Amino acid sequence: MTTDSQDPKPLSANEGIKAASRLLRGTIAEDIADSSTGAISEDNNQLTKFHGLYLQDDRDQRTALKRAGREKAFAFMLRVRLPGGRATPQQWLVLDALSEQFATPSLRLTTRQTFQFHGVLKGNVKKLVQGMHRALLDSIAACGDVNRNVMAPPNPERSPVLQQVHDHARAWSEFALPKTRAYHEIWLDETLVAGGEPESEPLYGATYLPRKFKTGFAVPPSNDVDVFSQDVGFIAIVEAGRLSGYNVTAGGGLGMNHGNSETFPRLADVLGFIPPDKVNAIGEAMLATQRDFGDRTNRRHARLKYTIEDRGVDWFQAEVERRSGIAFAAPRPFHFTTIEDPHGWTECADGTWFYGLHILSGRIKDLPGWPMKTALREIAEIHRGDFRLTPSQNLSIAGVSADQKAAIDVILERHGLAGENKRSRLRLNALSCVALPTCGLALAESERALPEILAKFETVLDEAGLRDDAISLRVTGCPNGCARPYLAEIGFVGRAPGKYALYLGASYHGTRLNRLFAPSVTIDDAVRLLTPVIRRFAVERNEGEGFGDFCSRLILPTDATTHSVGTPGATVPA
Ligand code: SRM
Ligand code: SF4
Repeated sequence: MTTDSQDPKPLSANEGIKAASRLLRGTIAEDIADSSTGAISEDNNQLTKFHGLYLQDDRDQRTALKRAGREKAFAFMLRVRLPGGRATPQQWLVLDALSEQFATPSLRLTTRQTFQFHGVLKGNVKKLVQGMHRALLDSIAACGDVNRNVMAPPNPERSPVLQQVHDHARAWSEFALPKTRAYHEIWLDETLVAGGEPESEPLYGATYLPRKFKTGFAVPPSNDVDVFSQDVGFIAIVEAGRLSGYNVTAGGGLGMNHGNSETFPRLADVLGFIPPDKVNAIGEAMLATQRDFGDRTNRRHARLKYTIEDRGVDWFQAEVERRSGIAFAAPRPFHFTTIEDPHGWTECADGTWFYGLHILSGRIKDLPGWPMKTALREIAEIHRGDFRLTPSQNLSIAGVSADQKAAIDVILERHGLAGENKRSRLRLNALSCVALPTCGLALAESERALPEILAKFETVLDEAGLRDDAISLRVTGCPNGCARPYLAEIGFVGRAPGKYALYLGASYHGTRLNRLFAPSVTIDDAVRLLTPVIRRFAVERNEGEGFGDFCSRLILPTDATTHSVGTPGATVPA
């Protein structure tokens, strides 16, 4: 479990922090108990990420506090671990109440199907974690250099195959959890194991992975999890109505820096096919290969995509086969036709129903005329099924019996939310990351800019008669790519306050990255630039051609700067 012995460069600072941490304990407990500051030390801040916690500060308050000579408005973001995005109504009510008591009174659904709390003061973190624990929820490995929240299609009961895939995703999530008891000791007051000696970490070792590691399971024809953006992906192969296995993908990832061509978004390669009972064995071999060969000297070059890019996909595949003793078969045909969440009522194979509810940017709070939080609380109080969080920051109210549908409709109607799913297809498909004021890395607004961006483009689309056309638009406040903007037909990537790099030309189904169209534009510039393109698209597009395909064919110069080396032919046509 070493980095490449040929590499003379020093290990990154995080490697030292992890190694000295006694399996993620550090001095977090002491730091949390220190009430003289709202912050914790930088080293402990790196370690709390493995416990699902990020130290942040309210950036809206920074200047005023600095002027007043006061400490920044520190608070934590806490991310729940929720494989496949599933929560019971009881858990929903607990999370709702905890957000009112210990956080900003909002819940945020993320692009990886989980909840985030923001604004949790240091003195409240333990109470929040303990409240979650009582509802059988935790935030272990929600962040940090480990296998993150595992994504899977949110509505398993739509078919027995979806259920099986969901079970595999949950099993892989459990398998790849860190084994340290640090979380239980620090946040849940579990007493130390005998002698206080840290236990071992058989899968990860004492320094865990070089960087975050993400897994997603997709069931064609839906690519809702954006499987090619994941470090590791499993694409279900369904033959004669049965799950025959998975095509395995590796080396996806989106984060980059503006102007640094050594960092880039990359689509995953398809390695080959495996039977369904080999998911954990192959997953373990892929994770262990990255653990041992990933770059521990440079965190901007430490994701699996760079290991594969540097050493080659054939090398990676051979190493995974050697470690697992499993040979990949040739990939089987598959075909993606959508990324969109179903909206409204859908009947499932098991006779229950789910209601797909659009939630802009996944933000659940009460606003005048838009009391989403109250409505969902009322639904949770009567709901006998469960809630599913989708990869597009939306919600599915699932497992609803036919006789309960009307009661849910009545609640949404009473709060004026029945029309949420009737918005433009642009809005229903849109994603944005959190960005300001909580994200310390944001260069521009994202979630708070999305309503303006959508309203301006909706006017143009309405005029062009395209209100009901599915176009994917995604916004992030910086190039890290948290709302997967490089897979959007229209991608806004924050550069500076009010300025965005504009990307065009991804395929709607998440199988081709977009390309840089304009390096630094305002929202109004973007609307001006794209209005003629949208008008042309309305009249000149080919039968069935998506907006991204149209831009790729006609608008982007053939030599347009491509910032990626995504694998052409990453899909195997059916
Ligand atoms: Fe992310 C860092 C929010 C999905 C790539 N991401 C962050 C941090 C924690 C900022 C930080 O490091 O200080 C953001 C916290 C903002 C806040 O105030 O809440 C943040 N990322 C998010 C979420 C909440 C966006 C959202 O609005 O939903 C998503 C939470 C997912 C989850 O539940 O686990 C989120 N982040 C993603 C995705 C999309 C995905 O995974 O499907 C990506 C791109 C895919 C990828 O990883 O390549 C993503 N986030 C990053 C990166 C760049 C990583 C890289 O390899 O370059 C960072 C920065 C970093 O790690 O240094 C980052
Ligand atoms: Fe923050 Fe950048 Fe991620 Fe947006 S994309 S949440 S600004 S790190």
